[in-house]
Amino acid sequence: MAANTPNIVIILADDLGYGDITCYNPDSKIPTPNLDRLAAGGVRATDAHSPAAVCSPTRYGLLTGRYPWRGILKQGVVAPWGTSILERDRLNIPLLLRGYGYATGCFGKWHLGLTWQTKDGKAPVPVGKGLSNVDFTKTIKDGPTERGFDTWFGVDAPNFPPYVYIQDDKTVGIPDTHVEKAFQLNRPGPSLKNWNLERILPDVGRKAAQWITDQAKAKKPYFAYIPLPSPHYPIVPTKAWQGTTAAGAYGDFVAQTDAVIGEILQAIKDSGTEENTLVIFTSDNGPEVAGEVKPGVYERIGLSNHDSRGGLRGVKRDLWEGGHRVPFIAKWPAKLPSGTTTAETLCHTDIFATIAGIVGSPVLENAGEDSIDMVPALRGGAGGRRKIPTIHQSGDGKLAIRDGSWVYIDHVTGQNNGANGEPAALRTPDHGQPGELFNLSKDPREQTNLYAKDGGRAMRMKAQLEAIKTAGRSVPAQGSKRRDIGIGAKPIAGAEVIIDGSRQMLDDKWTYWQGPRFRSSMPIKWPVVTDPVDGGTCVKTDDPAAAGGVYGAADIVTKAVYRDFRLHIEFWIGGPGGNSGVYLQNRYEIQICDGDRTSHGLGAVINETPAPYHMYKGIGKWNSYDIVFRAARFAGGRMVEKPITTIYLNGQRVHTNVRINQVWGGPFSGVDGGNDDGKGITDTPQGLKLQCEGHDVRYRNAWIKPMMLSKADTEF
Ligand SMILES: [Ca+2]
Ligand SMILES: [Ca+2]
Repeated sequence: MAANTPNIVIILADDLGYGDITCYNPDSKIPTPNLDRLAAGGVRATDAHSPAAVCSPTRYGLLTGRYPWRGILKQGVVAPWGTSILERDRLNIPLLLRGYGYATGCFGKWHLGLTWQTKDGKAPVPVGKGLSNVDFTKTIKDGPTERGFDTWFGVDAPNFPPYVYIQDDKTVGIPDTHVEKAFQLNRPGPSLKNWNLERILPDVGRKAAQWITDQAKAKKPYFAYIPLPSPHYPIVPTKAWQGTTAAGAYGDFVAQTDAVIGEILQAIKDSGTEENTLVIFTSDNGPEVAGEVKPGVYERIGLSNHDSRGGLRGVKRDLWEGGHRVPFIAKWPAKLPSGTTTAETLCHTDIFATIAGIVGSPVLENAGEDSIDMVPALRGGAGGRRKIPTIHQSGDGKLAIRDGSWVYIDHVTGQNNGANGEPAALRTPDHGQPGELFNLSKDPREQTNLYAKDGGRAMRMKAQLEAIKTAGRSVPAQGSKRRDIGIGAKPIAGAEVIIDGSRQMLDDKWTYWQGPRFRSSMPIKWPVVTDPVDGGTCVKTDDPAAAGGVYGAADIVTKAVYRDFRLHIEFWIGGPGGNSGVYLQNRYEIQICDGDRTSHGLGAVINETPAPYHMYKGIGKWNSYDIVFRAARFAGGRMVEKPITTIYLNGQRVHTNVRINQVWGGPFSGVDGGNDDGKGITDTPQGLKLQCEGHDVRYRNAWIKPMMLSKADTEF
């Protein structure tokens, strides 16, 4: 059951308005030929929304499929030096795609928070004179590379310190110069000497394009998330772009943004992967109006007759449409129509379920709570309508609900920009009611507040909003349709049950692995104990010989031996640590170890992949592995193909056809222990081994089916 794994590229502009690009606004004063061409080759959505009208919450919603106000950040954005709002143990798009074998790269502005290590162990100094207490020689924690991305190049935010590039989890050079607050740099802080703001956009584009080129060569599906720093301020078009448009420096910067996007699209084309690559282009919120951008949206209308709002009401931070209705173009030559538009309501939170649907992943509990597959809408025709309301969020965390053509703003006004906001001349007379209600099909510019006239509808929509808030999700967890994977999975045809919680089966089908450190003695000492969650019985890794964590002293192994196989096994960890493990073919450990998130941690293909710890349910809960393993192949006594495996943890695919390069456990670990310092792989079928180190780890419902996989493919 091979997944459909197109390449996926998400390009997220920053503060680009609905009316900034020509294919959305024929009166735009900014040429955007590359985006117009993208739209001509794909689907252009006219009613797409960012989940919030500011940066950080939109990014959260896009990557998780969950409304940002359900998380820890209830309003505003992550402050300079602020910590991550993207939960470590939540499934997100890169983590999901990594499970399906994708290379994952992030290029550009993160702005979801990072953990900076400091010289004094205190929190980073956010403002003030002099340099911060951050130790830039140390790694940065909780960034993209700890949230599912293999690599990151970019900046936290171009207008926030530190003014320096970050590659993966380190700054590129030490920012050892202090800069003051200035126009376009609205926070003082450490900077690289001669930091050049103009370079950020082109450098990000170049790095993204190069990475795409490299991944295409490596023949791995790729996911590139490219949150561009532009046209957010600093408004810094390079010299070649200055004065090229009739919309001032802002227009020039948008035009350059279009050109950088063109370079990325060209790299996709040149790599030969265009046909089966889904490109999504959108913006994280409406156009900027605040003091750092001069002239702002409203001033530009007067100065250049360019309306970044595209005639909508409101700007960045506002709950009116201009705050969050954004350009949205999806192009995927292999699967989507070209040159069409859709008027269905879409939200960035829908990207999660869309991608999950494409690769065939279920949307499980605690993931994608506000996400529905948008492919039907993008394809057009019946069935594409968003069947659930969409929630909008303002800069200060106020909410609005959109249902069909109606929008109810649960706020005195849709306005969140204070003195910088809507000029008095544009204001409607009914400004200042307890809420605002508009019928967008008749009043797309939100000029007539129907709150007083249709209070019943307003109250019903408010109740609907409250219900969505309380429910914790706006779409039910779709769940897995597969009954052969995850907790409680029944043995498939041809599988043999090897742990049913009975003493007899333990004694019949298992024995001790008598390796170099074996200390126990038959019969097996592991006890059969009560299942602490569901009643019944299970098997506990508890043997006096292994007390204190003696490695290899009392591990058990199946009497039957296997080459290729499919395995289901459920495990429960009783306390912190709890080191055990499943050794595939008595060689390759898949850890069962609470607290270990490293590449030898829980669920990792040991030392070959990161740990998919986000899918682990934690202490005191049952977890499950479903694994297909294909043994190494030998010809004439020499290994010609390495072992590979595909693994699900708790019903979610976490590894696809991962190649195992060596036996990692060392000389005391398995059948090949004496070969090549413990690294060597031999052509000897072996049993399934379970590790015992004197911890309270329990097993139940394990079954295994021998297989014969002719091709090097373990997907299932
Ligand atoms: Ca933004
Ligand atoms: Ca272990």
